[in-house]
Amino acid sequence: MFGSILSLYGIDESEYSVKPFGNGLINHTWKIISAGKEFLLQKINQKIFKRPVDIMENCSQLSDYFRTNNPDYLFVTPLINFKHRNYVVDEENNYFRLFPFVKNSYTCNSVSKPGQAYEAAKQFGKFTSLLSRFNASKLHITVPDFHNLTLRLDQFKVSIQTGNRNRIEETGEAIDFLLKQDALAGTFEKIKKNPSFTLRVVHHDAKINNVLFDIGNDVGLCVIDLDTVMPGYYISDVGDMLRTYLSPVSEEEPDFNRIVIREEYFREIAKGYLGEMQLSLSPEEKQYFIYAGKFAIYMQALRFLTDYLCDDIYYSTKYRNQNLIRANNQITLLQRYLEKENRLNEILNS
Ligand code: GN1
Ligand code: MG
Repeated sequence: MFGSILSLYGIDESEYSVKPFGNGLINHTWKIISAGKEFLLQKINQKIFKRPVDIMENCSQLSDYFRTNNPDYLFVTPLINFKHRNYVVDEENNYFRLFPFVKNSYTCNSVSKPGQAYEAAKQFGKFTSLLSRFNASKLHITVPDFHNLTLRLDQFKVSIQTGNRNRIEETGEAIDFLLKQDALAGTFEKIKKNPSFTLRVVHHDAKINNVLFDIGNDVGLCVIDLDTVMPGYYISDVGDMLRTYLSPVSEEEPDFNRIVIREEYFREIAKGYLGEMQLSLSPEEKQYFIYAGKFAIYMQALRFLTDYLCDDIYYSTKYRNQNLIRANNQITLLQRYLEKENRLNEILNS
């Protein structure tokens, strides 16, 4: 079904294999094999990314920058096709791009060794650090207000008023808990007004499956999935790492007893990220390292519950209560995180 798209990349339209790949919640991805060569084909979700060309222009800008300034950095960028573009639009106005599949690399969906947390954090830190001289404001904003916690809280409040009545009644406890944490959005507002905080090139989806690892030695190679690379604060990436690497189970886990904060993983995230970013961050910014985790977990809980109350219009779901499970999972994670805060501070200061 992708023959005409692939032919624009010189791939024989009658001889290729295709299978779904990965488990992102937003874009569709397929692995393509043809004549012994491997590729990833991705269809951009235009419900979320309203201006796909902006994404593709961001990719080209970053790719040009790395080619000139850090030619040894592995930047996985979409291939250019016969139309001299890094994307293809089909008859139904769907946008596709094709990536080379990086040989001897793998991705993982959970963090089961402290070393993986270290390597991933190092890669996200390295990405932002290498781009510290790139003018972040040149990037298109691919999803406006993506990590605007205040707006996420406001959208949540709207969903409590206008959402599915049954679902609102059924989730009273979760709603109350999230409303009580609104000071976290107040802190975000202070950050936005703080001149010591710099808008940098930030990935905005620092989950472990957005890092490529080397099959041979498990070393981190680079970050991928760059659609949400935009100007932002470092707390977005550190926060998402804390959110997704500290607990042994993911946001999909329905058994909340399994959600725990693993201290040694915290240490590795801090070591990996700050090892790259130490000199770039102001002393004031560094004070918000622990806050970053609360920021990201809270925002994700708000987003999942908002989507549940709005009848699951954003995140793809496989079963009825999935967004509710995800939201309650993140609420539990936030509680566990808050309980550990003092200990995490000790680790950070050591
Ligand atoms: C989405 O597509 P995926 O799974 O990498 C989402 C992130 C959320 C994440 C939660 C564009 O990322 O912000 O943190 O789900 N991306 C978008 O799993 O909304
Ligand atoms: Mg991904």
